[in-house]
Amino acid sequence: MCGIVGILGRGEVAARLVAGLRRLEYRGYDSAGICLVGSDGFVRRRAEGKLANLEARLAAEPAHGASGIAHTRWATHGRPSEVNAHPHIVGDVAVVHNGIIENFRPLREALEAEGRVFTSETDTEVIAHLVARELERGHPPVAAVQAVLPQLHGAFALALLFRNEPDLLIGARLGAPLTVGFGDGEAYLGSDALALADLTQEVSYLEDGDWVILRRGAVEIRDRENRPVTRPRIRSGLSGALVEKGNYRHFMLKEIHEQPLVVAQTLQSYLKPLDGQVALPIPDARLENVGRVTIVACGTSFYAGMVARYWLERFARVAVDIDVASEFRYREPVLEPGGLALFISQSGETADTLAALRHARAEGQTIAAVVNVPTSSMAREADILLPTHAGPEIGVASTKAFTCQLAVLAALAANLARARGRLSREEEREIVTHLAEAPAAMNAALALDPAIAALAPLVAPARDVLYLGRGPDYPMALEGALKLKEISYIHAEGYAAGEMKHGPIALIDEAVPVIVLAPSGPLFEKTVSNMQEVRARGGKVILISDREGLAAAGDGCLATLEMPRTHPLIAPLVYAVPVQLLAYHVAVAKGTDVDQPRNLAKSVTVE
Ligand code: HGA
Repeated sequence: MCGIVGILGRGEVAARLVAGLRRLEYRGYDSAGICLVGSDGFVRRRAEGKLANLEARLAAEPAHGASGIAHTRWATHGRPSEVNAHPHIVGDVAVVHNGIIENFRPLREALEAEGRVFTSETDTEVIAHLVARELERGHPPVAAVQAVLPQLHGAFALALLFRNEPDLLIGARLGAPLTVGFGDGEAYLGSDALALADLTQEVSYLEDGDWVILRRGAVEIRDRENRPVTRPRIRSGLSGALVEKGNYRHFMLKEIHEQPLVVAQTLQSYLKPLDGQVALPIPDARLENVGRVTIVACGTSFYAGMVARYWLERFARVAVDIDVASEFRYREPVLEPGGLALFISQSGETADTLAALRHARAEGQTIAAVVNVPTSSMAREADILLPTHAGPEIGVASTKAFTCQLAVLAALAANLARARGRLSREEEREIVTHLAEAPAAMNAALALDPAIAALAPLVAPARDVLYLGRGPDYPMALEGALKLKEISYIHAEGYAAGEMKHGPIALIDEAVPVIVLAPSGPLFEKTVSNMQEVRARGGKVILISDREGLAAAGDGCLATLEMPRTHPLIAPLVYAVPVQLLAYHVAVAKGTDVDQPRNLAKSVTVE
């Protein structure tokens, strides 16, 4: 989601602020701005659209100052425009904000009743007015912020700069991440450690309710009760190079190709291949009485959860319930004591999923989190942390984080099965062997890139596309459709293949490509029957299967893609590759912005 950078520097900071925003660009945004405080007070530059527009503005009208805040905005309140772009300045304070101030309307009405004039449509501007009012009442900046924070409901990460105090930067977080960075005579704020990667490796992660007073020589963190607290100072170990594309044209392509490596890295911490055992960081005793697993996630992570449901039911014979976080939280789910609630999120900050996690905790569930950011809120709040080791994922459309989630979830299913006495040593060994084969099979799928690119011209002109699959390939069909929607803007739907005849088959005509995911295995024949029903109605089928599958059913298809033969257990990991690459090549053919598709944000930190 939108990004925040703040620097108290020892020289000009405008260029470094913009460089920090670049490292946050991947989160998605629609406008950007910076505000510096220099000898003449505040200097602000804002621009709608990409950072290049802000840079052009800065080139035409340079901004000078050694202290500043910067922001990339993903609009929630008020359209993307220059006046709504942050920072918002009122009187002697400038504010950037990530999140939503839920009570902004009554606050704004009260402020307007006092004669205060608003210049934007944002919720954020109320914060600037509230702090400015305290300053006008004669309170110093720290006291002013302290008085305002309790008035704000909702979620926020904030950075505030003061016209008359160039050695002061104040940050605060509640429900949205914020990181403090320590430099040599400098101090920083950033939405995450990656934003600060080229400035410093020394960081502290603020906890919910914390706020921080930064000066060049000292950093003071306080908790929500205003007590001074220390948060561990750690080395982030991140380098700005992690946010570079290398020789790849897009981050998404780079991340698709990284998958065999990062899936192997992830599996390494969950498998003991030589012993033929899964080894999650949970004693079996903690899992043996789990009677129900409730999975909650959003978007692509939700589809990883749907795949996991098949594995959990099949191997562990445990009841599984799954829902998208935004629905789960508000449908009054019945959660029985002793249940395991499993939350899946790349960032670990997804607002809907985090709210659902807190709800499940309040209902007495054991909380497990599969996240890619081990310092995230979900990681900290979980009883059982199951990190993926995908490394920073920059492309907005998730790829490597997804397959790493699948790897962790497969290991979890096997572990739960063993703990519940449902898996013999031999069966466990077999699962471990197949999982360990996944990276090589994914590599073989990546080698099909030219053949997948050749399919793109068949899909790119379509207005609608259908994806079909059965069993674990059904969520993969949903994921295939989501990927197409996200980056190529083609309307695509995924269906359980058997569900076609109950309605969607009415959509079939020659202009709607139907992509069928059908690895050979127990459900192959049933999927192929559904495919034939489509073909009998003039549908144009692209069949993705292995040699055996294509020999049995490939004739008469518009096109086929021959995949490596895989064990059904790892098929979702391997079939993720063509699903992702096809969306990628279609997007490139259509000329869309692959890494930052319109309207999307990377980690969705607003509900
Ligand atoms: N609500 C604010 C900030 C939006 C945000 O956090 N985006 O990620 C606005 O609409 O400006």
